[in-house]
Amino acid sequence: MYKVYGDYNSGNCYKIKLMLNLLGAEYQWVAVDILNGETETEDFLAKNPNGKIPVLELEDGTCLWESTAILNFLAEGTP
Ligand SMILES: N[C@@H](CCC(=O)N[C@@H](CS)C(=O)NCC(=O)O)C(=O)O
Repeated sequence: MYKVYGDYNSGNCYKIKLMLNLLGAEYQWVAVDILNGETETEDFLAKNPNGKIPVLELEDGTCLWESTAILNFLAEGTP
């Protein structure tokens, strides 16, 4: 199952949620609070060295960032 690190107040994160819902894909949403510095922790920076959300984590632990790149990855091969 995918894991999405994001914030519901972010349009960049909403795009990922919308795409996953349109595809009917299963995912776990992990809320990240930017204002509390949660994108600046060592653990988060290991997922995205740019320190930004959204991040899409694949089952094998690979992390993708940049919302448009994530959208392209998810849309690949779908109608
Ligand atoms: N170009 C990036 C922009 C990502 C971005 O700016 N994310 C914001 C939230 S919408 C963020 O994580 N800001 C935290 C920070 O810059 O410290 C994308 O499309 O994913």
